Amino acid sequence: MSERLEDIAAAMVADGKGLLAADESSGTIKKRFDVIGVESTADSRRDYREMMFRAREAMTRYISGVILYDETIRQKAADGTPLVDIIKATGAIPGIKVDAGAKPLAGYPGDTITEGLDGLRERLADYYKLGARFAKWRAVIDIDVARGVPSATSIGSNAHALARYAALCQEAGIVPIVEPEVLMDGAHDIGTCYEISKATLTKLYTELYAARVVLEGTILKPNMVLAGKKSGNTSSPEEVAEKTIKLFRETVPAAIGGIAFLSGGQSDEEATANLNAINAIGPHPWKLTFSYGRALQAAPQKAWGGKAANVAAAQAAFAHRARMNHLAALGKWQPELEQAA
Ligand code: 5MM
Repeated sequence: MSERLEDIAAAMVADGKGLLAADESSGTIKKRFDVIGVESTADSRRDYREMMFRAREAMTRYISGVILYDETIRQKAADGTPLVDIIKATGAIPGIKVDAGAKPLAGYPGDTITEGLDGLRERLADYYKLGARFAKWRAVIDIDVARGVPSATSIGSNAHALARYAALCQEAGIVPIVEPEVLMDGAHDIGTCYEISKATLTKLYTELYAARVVLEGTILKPNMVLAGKKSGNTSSPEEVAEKTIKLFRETVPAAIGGIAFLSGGQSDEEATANLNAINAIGPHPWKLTFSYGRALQAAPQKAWGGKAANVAAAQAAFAHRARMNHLAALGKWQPELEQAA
């Protein structure tokens, strides 16, 4: 495969393919395993992820790359094969989460700043040797209008950190996924999500330009424009699509390598229906696909339940969600396909 940043980015958003976000940190994967009654150990985490990476049809046909966590990129399958080699054998590209998580922003209660820049140059060189050709850094922007969250300081600091991270990635020959996630957890309406997302993306691209990041060699991992969960309103796919594309047309340069959405707590089907609606109103200046964690993994996690006997059923559940999102990335999904399955 070509090692040029723009070619790697293009492969990450190849027609009908998207990313599997399997980069849950130890605390997050434990929460997911608690739900299905599985103890989180190095072996159970390995068995679970190996199950997905060995779902050959899903991986070869629908998955362009996998975002890994530090533990996973170094881990070997039960038969001793490095997990990275299993991923590469399917044609998917291994990637790595390199941020150290969102921490409280001093002086700004309710805001966070994502850490992890110290020593990043050295860590990127190590991850490159381990096979990573793209990386991910997630900034977390919460919305709580009554408390003045997010502050301009939080948006600015996170955008600056994303830009410094992206420049270091490109220096190391690694495509940066820039993920400025405006959370959907609040009580805000869809218009507020749009405004905060606009402020965030505007600042992000100002910082990326200033840091001399080559936009063709980047992937944006954004939230969709949605009403907050606690608002009690569910936005229709048509409204989500219309507002999300309007936002991107106003803020996201056409030059970037592509867009791969996070699911952010939407249900599996909602995330698929919204992605489909977005692509159905194209053509757009960018490829728009998925980089889902929960919306790809909730079903296989439930089907697996930590039992080797359930591996085939879990792989089938994963393949189904991957195929539904593959169709949505092409604007060809229909709700009946869910019922048929
Ligand atoms: C898979 O979840 C990722 C890791 O989260 P933590 O660092 O909190 O453990 C997360 O960054 C993920 O890649 C994105 O947020 C997208 O995941 P969702 O579940 O929102 O699609």
